[in-house]
Amino acid sequence: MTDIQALQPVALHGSNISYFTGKLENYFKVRGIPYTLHSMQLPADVKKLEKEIGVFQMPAVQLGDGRWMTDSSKIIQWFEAQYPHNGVTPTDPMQAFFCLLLEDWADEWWWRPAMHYRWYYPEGAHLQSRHLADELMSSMSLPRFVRRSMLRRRQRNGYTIGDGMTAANVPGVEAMFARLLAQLQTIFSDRPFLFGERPSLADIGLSGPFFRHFALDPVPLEIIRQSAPAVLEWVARLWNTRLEHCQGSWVQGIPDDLGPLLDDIGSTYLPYLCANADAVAAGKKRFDTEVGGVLYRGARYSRYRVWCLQELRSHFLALPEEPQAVTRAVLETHGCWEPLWRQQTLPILPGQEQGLPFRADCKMVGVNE
Ligand SMILES: N[C@@H](CCC(=O)N[C@@H](CS)C(=O)NCC(=O)O)C(=O)O
Repeated sequence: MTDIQALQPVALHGSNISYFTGKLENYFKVRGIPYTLHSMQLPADVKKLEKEIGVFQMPAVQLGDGRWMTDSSKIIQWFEAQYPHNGVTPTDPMQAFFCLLLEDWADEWWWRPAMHYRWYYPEGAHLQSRHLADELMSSMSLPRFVRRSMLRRRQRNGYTIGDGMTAANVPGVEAMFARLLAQLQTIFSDRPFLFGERPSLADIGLSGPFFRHFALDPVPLEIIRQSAPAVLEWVARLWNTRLEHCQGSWVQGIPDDLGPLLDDIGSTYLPYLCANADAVAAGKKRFDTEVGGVLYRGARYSRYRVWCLQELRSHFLALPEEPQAVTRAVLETHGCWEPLWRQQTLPILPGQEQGLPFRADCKMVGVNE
């Protein structure tokens, strides 16, 4: 076990309104790992990060010994291995697997709705383009209104209208968000965290879309306030919980109220991952797919998400025999098993993402591709 001091100072580079930076901040807070947050600066940090970690993305962590890290999921796994005592991973292997599944779904599936709410509505786009133009782009010798309009265009072309959002599917995507809120309202009215009285990796994963997006951007925040106040409480509770002082225990097994979340993973996220893998295999950079009754036209391909699907398979295969059988039964009940294994071989590049958390091969979504 590494002494927590040995890795200090931990510098977290990103933005204070970024999805994955916010996720990692929640992790560091909950684990009591001291860090300082540094706002990345454009364009200077693009080349620097490409050199240090292989791609430009946030967050990036620099350890006290000078090493750079990337990818919130792999960074968390690395810290958990360094500091296993009082961690965010449940001791029950089946629960640990479902934490990884929920984390991945929170990371990858809720990204598009989060981007939608921020950049589609003028209230969000106005507020956050100003914030990011000042936070990340102040060294650019361009008037602020130009920086803001560059940002809005980039984010919309990269992540909303450029990633499968159309006028026609806005109601479907927003209905999916409303369903998520109803499901979470039920859960957090019953207990403080997804797996009981202490925060797990699944809560940390879900803090990605919620902490710096849904519970911050004006339009989704108002929806949460009105329809799911227990979710707002959970966002603040997670931020204010320190595992070292947490006496709470895990629930037994997979609580029934997580079932609807797993049903949605089986009917939306995993089929989307399959469609993405098909597109990558076929060399298509854009693809159309209908999942959960919502049609996404011109979604961007993502090599990273092919690797995510492979990671989920690897986590399952790493389970000991008995929990593996129980886990499989739960996956089958919720329609997750078939799409998890639908493709026989996945179009992964040789050695893809094997350097994580110190080096990435692919960005999650290539906005410029
Ligand atoms: N898998 C990465 C994803 C990081 C990521 O995509 N972060 C976003 C911002 S929250 C980003 O930097 N995107 C790059 C871009 O927009 O060019 C992680 O978990 O850290």
